[in-house]
Amino acid sequence: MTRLSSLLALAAALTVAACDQDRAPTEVAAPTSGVALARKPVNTGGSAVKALQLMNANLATRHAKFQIDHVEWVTRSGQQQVGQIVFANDRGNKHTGAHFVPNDPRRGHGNAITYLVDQSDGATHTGAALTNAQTEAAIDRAMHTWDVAACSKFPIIKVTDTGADPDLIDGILGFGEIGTPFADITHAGWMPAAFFDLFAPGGSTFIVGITFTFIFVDDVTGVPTDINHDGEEDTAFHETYYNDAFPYGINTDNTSALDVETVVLHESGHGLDQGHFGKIFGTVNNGKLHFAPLAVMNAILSTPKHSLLGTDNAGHCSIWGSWPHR
Ligand SMILES: [Ca+2]
Ligand SMILES: [Ca+2]
Ligand SMILES: [Ca+2]
Ligand SMILES: [Zn+2]
Repeated sequence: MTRLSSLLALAAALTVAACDQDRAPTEVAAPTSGVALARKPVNTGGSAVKALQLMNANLATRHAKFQIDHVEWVTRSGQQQVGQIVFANDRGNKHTGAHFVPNDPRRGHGNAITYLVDQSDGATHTGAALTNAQTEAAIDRAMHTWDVAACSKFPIIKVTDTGADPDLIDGILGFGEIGTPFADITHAGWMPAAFFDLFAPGGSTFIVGITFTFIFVDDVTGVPTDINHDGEEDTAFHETYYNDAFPYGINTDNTSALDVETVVLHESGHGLDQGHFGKIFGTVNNGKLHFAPLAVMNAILSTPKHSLLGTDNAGHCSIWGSWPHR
């Protein structure tokens, strides 16, 4: 395709994606059996729905008190793909959203929100490699930005990585061990390309970061809970993974090398229960994508962003405004 025609194709795809955002996938049958084997990559056929259902079947077999509700990913600019949200279950298009519950005894962190950086997977390996110390510092800066945001009247506290395996999706999908989450938000590390190909055909070529939202379920019925009766499913925790197939840098312009802090700031928005925001469209005469409004939570990464923009703050306040104060 020429640049112009590919741009138009992208614009068309974006229109469809916007319309489809709340439409639950129906083409994949409900999970029937099977436990994904650890340490051997599962076969999802490049379907995020299949991946989510495989993982939830595994969790159910293990009598976990949580399931994956949905996954969100963000894409790199210029890859002709827009970030998506994919739900694990078709609930008749009635997705109510998910939010942490203050003082939820199942979380055990009171009204604080905690995060952990998995230091064992924090180094990058494509282009000029980054150390865990470099990426962890960028993660800490991004978390601080959310911590001091308007309406962040609750503490966002870092939990130290003790070395115990803090993440489980990698293990269920066969890329590591099935660990235990210790924080509300786990920055689970940089994963190889094959991990991202499990969620979309060629996913590793355009997915930069991916965040999974787990919700608590009744351990007998498996039905999602809403213990605080706010009409939203109760978030259990989030796991975020970053694509090691791309080159990263610190304070880059986000073109050849992706700026870690920009990517993390976006993914941490999902960690704080926020979704994607904004329309994305191409302009034919200059061949560039435009975002309206421009936001950290746009579904495609564009310019570097180390601070929140208007709709990011508004979305954050709509989610956290009624949370108990510090
Ligand atoms: Ca793990
Ligand atoms: Ca990890
Ligand atoms: Ca709730
Ligand atoms: Zn996203």
